Amino acid sequence: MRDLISFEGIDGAGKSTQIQMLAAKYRSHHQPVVIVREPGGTELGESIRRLLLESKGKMSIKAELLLFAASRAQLVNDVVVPALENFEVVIMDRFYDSTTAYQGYGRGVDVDMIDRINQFAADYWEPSVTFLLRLDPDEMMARKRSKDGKVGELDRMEQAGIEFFRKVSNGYGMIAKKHPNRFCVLDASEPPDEIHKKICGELESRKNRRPNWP
Ligand code: Z5A
Repeated sequence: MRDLISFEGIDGAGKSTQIQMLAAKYRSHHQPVVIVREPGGTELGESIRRLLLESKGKMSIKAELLLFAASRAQLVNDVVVPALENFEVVIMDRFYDSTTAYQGYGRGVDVDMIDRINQFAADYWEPSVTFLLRLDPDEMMARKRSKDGKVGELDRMEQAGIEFFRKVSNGYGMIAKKHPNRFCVLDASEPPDEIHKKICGELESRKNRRPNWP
């Protein structure tokens, strides 16, 4: 079986937690699974990730957007498409909806133009389902706080501030409304096991509905 599943949401929403649980479930049924993260997932992509998250120098919004797209183009070419062609399940920890949410709704870049860049970078592949884990940005900050109540060191994107994350979160809501068939919106404040059950139920109900992939 091949499938392309993406997880989206603001930082700390629980994407990695759910992805690990889902991958374990597939593997327990002997289904090969590939997990990839954006930005990253290839040698070039991981170098771009360091630039995007760790760079201390100035970065223009256009440069930021195109670096995310460049990482994605390499990942789709080197990992995603070969895995799908090999009938594996690919689970993506973020895909192009992140660019629409963060650089589009968050930073204010024209969303229609981002759509075109996204399609080009992703070679027109789209997930069969996108799980959006919705978390209140204030709750996100609470999850980031360490046990002593302080937020640890923030990367370049995380330094954008709570107002930015509110815009990103609202943006995700708008993207999900625009693509109601692809998106499954979940409450990220529920316990991880409950969320996992809902994800499995959703995948079961969609198993005969795959996009018309090449
Ligand atoms: N970005 C962008 O701007 N444009 C793009 O096109 C792309 C990305 C692709 C990548 O960050 C950054 O790049 C990100 C978006 C931007 N930036 N910001 N800001 P990343 O890859 O380093 O990290 P992330 O994806 O944003 O988040 P994360 O830290 O990996 O979080 P997560 O995977 O969603 O959550 P988690 O690690 O599973 O859980 C976080 C904590 O919450 C952890 O302690 C868990 O134990 C806990 N948790 C998990 N689930 C629950 C529930 N259900 N209840 C309570 N606590 C929970």
